[in-house]
Amino acid sequence: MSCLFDLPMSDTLEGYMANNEMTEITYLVPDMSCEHCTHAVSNEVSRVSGVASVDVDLQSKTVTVRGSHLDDMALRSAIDEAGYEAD
Ligand SMILES: [Cu+2]
Repeated sequence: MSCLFDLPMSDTLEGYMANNEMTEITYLVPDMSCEHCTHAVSNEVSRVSGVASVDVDLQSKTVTVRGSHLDDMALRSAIDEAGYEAD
């Protein structure tokens, strides 16, 4: 019988890092102007597979998405779905 804890620490950690590599993509969405926009965009974007977190900054009109294996096209269409356009 073997389990995860039988493996040398470094092997498990490397495997873990490789499978869960986090990436970050930032989109400029100029039409976002209020709290409602923030919720609409982050609701849609957070449903895209692989997305771990969505941060909307109304000052800079940016949406920062973090996650693993992020799909740029899927994220853009989610923003579109919410009624906004990503530059
Ligand atoms: Cu709004």
